[in-house]
Amino acid sequence: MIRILEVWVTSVAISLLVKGALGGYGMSMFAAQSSPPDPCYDENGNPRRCIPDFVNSAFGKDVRVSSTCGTPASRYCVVTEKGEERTRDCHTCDAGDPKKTHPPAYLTDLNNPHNLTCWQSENYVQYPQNVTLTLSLGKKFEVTYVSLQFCSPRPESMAIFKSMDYGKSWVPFQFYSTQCKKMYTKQNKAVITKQNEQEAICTDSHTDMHPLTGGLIAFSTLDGRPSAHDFDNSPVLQDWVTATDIKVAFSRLHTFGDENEDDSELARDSYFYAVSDLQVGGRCKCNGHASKCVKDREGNLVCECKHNTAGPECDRCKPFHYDRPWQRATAREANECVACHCNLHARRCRFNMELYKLSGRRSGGVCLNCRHNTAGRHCHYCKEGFFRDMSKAISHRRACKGTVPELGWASAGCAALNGFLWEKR
Ligand SMILES: [Ca+2]
Repeated sequence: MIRILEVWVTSVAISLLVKGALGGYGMSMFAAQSSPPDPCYDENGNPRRCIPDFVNSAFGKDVRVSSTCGTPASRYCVVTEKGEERTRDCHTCDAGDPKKTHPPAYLTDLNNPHNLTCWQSENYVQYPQNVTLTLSLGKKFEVTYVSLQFCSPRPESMAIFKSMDYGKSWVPFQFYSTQCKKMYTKQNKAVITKQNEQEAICTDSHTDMHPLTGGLIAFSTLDGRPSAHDFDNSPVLQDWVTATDIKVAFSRLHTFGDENEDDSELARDSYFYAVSDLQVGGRCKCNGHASKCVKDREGNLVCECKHNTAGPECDRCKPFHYDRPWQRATAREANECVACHCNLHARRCRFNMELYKLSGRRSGGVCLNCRHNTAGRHCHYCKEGFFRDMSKAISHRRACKGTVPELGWASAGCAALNGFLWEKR
């Protein structure tokens, strides 16, 4: 649903843009076609917030799975119900047979509703054992939803986790269970307030055993979180939706309670997890400073940073652009990084918070290693013993001279005094 909405919004936006180009600008449409406008700058060249496209970042990626059927080939049975009657149709899962295999790749392949491909676990991996699906997104993403479409009945209990450090540590995103307290020591459907917006909740919805196939679980990361409408100004939620990896843990299988009865083998062979589609909807995280992510020379996914920013998530200012602190772009303000003012005499600078505050939060850059005999915070005056050539702009590389100017009695006088003192020593 969210994805459909996003697509819809995008297509409306595109059609409006096309209309604008046709109606308002006429001929300029051809210019726009030859070099597509950079979304990170407006028509006057001023920086503005830009964000990568909304994507299913799981698509085509490898998922590491703790259990998959078919090695060796094994029987599994699909339960169908007709009124009160329950029947079991048995099949073979065989990793060596392309027609009978259910590999993890089927979680993130093209999802064709008319020809579903399902990953499937081994039979009866039951609590306290679990089955985990782990997906690396390759970089930080801002995740809008995580969804799973099931071929088997949905789990009785499952959890979704995220990592922000490439799988070193995990934090829960959401729990689903018919018994939240017992399974996850969480209250069922706890209320999210401004005080606990970064907390995973547990819900007993979407945990019913029915439908026996085709059930969906979709977790929307911002749903029900009070600051969602003011996301730009909520570092807590910006952090909450950020993930480099997603892990789904199936904790407990639903059963009809017949797994310990007479025909337990047949029953157990009909309890497994199977998923036709795992989606992670979101955007490559670039903090509003890039409109796309690209592969770098090492093959890593990185933001194509604009606004004088740098880093995998455009999360810092690029060298020599330290005149004010780095900030995320917002809808109202691009917060681009600004170059230090060094009058072309320095190639390096650093940021000074004290000076920045003193300037009324306008400028905090301090030039380092001023060249061409200049000195000062902006290399804006001549260093001691050198004299300003007023015929040249301060940015000129010969603006400061080491020899005494022929005209200018004050400088000459100073030089004479210097000479006098030198002789006296
Ligand atoms: Ca599939």
